[in-house]
Amino acid sequence: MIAMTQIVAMLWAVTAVVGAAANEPLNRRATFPASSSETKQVDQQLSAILSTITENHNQLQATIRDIGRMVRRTHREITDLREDTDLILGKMYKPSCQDIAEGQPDHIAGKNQLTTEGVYTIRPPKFKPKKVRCELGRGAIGWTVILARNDGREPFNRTFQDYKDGFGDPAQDHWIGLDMLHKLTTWEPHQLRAVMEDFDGSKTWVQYNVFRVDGPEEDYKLTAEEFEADSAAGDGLSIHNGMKFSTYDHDDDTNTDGNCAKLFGGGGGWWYNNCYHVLPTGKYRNTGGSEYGGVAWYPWRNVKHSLKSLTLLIRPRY
Ligand SMILES: [Ca+2]
Repeated sequence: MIAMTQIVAMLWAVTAVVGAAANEPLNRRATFPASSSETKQVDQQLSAILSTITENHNQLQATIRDIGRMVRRTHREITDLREDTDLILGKMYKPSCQDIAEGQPDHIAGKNQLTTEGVYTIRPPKFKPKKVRCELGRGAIGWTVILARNDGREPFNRTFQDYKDGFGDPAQDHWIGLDMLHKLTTWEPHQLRAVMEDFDGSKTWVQYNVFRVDGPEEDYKLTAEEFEADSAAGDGLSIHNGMKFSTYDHDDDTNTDGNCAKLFGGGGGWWYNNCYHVLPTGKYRNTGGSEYGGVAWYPWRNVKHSLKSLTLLIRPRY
């Protein structure tokens, strides 16, 4: 704000100086020289005007430089202010859906069977705030939805960068992003649950009590262990345990002949092995079908059978 006031003051000064220089020659031109002494006088006056103009020009250039410097400084100040605001707002955000669940009133946090679902902004430590979908349930349990598939509107055949950053609307089909997953699951030990539905209306779920995603230096390697014995469906994720994350433009799978995302995956990024048993990021199909590359969870359904919906959720492990 101070810089802006200074800029306005300088512009006024420049206008005044230029205005003075412009008025002077007009007044002098009113008389015509009659003698050599008068010519000499006019010469002197002209050279005085020229010198004034040159001086004004130099002043103007100096002022433009000053304004440029102030604009750059103001830009820096705004950037700093924005970072400070993010920092202050960040302190207001809870670091996870679990923390949001614990802060909920009793009718949500423990005395009701119902689970409420909503989009909240969370901010894990040393990470930027991000909108995520939380499922807040009985007993102050807060799950963070990391992937949702319900229809084909959001394309999942995306680049490695997209999978790093996350994509889609958290209220609709989306992927939370590998960087966020890494932050959440390395800050606190997490577990993973997959909830799915087939086109015939049957539903099931499976759970892994250890779920971690390593950082970019490890190509976001997956750890999915301790399959929950009470799970309603079978373990299909274990062949993906220890795999790095691959996309159609980033081949880190164990298939030496090609890229799984291109060969069978329908373009979706995943922790491909050679190639997959489960594929939550597969191509969305409106019927079960019998083609590779769909939204699959083997052994609940055939690996070529595409599911109607699939949600992956995580929460801190206790
Ligand atoms: Ca390969």
